[in-house]
Amino acid sequence: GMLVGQFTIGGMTCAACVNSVEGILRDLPGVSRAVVSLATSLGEVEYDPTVISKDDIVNAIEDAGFEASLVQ
Ligand code: 9UX
Repeated sequence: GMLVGQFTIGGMTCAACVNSVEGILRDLPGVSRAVVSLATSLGEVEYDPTVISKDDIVNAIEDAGFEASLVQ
């Protein structure tokens, strides 16, 4: 089934950054839902662990020029 991962995302300084990160996450294979908050620097991602890993998600955020780490 689907899992939910929480990530801290650094380097977002405006609302367009949030839209950019959400778009990157939603375009990833295996990701069904992504919500990112500028105020808390947190992202919540629903994903299929048979398609994509938490580390893959972290790497995709970092490839876009932001810092990312797993909350748990
Ligand atoms: Mo806003 Mo973010 O002007 O990468 S889009 S700082």
